[in-house]
Amino acid sequence: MSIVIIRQDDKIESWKKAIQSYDATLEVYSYLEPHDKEKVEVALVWKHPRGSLKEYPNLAYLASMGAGVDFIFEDNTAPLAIPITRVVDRQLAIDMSEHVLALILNYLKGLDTYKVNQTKKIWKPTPYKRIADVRVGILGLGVLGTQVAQDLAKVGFTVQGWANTHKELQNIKSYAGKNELNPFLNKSDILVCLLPLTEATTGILNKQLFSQLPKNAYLINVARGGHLVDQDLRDFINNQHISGASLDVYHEEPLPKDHFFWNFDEILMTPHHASVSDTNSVVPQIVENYQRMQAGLPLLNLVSKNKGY
Ligand code: NDP
Ligand code: OXD
Repeated sequence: MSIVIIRQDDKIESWKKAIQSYDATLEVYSYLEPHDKEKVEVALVWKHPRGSLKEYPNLAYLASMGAGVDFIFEDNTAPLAIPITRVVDRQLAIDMSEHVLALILNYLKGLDTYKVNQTKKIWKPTPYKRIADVRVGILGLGVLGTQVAQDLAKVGFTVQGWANTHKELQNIKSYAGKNELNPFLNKSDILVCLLPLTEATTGILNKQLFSQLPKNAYLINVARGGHLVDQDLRDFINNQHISGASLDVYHEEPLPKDHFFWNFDEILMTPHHASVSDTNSVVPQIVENYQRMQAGLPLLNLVSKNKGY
């Protein structure tokens, strides 16, 4: 009985070490090293190579090493009949919240513009915005969206959120479903996308949606590149309906060098690093689920196949 880690970045060895030092009895392999594939019961995956899961005939469940699972559903060779779990982690939510707060304050106070001015030796005070005057809308009030919404409300923003279902959250106005999307957008000076990427949300950040935002609205996309129609964002920044955007995620990652985002002054880019699964906080839940599976207990943090998140 063993676990395989399948991901294409340079983090496999550190995850393997972290799991084994947490529980030395576990047999954990990188998919790149020799191992008996018939013995593998669990695959821990993050953007695995398409088709790689077909090599494991006895998987009991699949675990995403992140909060998102879109890359699993996009692989039509993945064994979707077995349970799929994902990361639900307080540290991941806090990291996301800190990242979004930093982006919003940077925008309100124009800090990155001053940095550009500094490189050109330009002394140019520009008007700043105040927290108390700004309404933030969060698309997606799940684990991450709720943390971000609550933290922003605590520091004084007017906050509202949109989800599939209504939420009861103190100081956060809740909107749900297609019928309530436009009234929500109409009041969002800053729009933060924290939706999962599914069939229903692909391309949701498009010109119809942008046209419902107040003039000069600001966009923050920290969910997935597939939510955004890149050209629509360019058009809405160029026609000055949207004042700018912070993007952490892209259709293709790393973003190709010839993409127009690189040279777009109004777009602040970060390299899909808003919040990253931390071995210290995530390994215990991976091991707990493995033990639950062995004991025949229900797994934690299961993904709904119907909903796709
Ligand atoms: P959750 O599954 O906990 O929350 C998803 C939220 O989106 C829920 O509130 C859900 O509504 C809502 N939602 C889903 N589909 C729709 C829809 N069609 N219409 C309206 N609302 C919808 O996800 P997390 O908060 O854990 O994570 C969100 C995403 O953040 C991840 O899927 C991932 O893509 C991204 N992410 C990005 C990271 C980064 O570093 N940039 C790091 C981690 C995650 P309801 O509550 O009613 O079900
Ligand atoms: C995630 C991510 O989904 O890092 O966890 O994007």
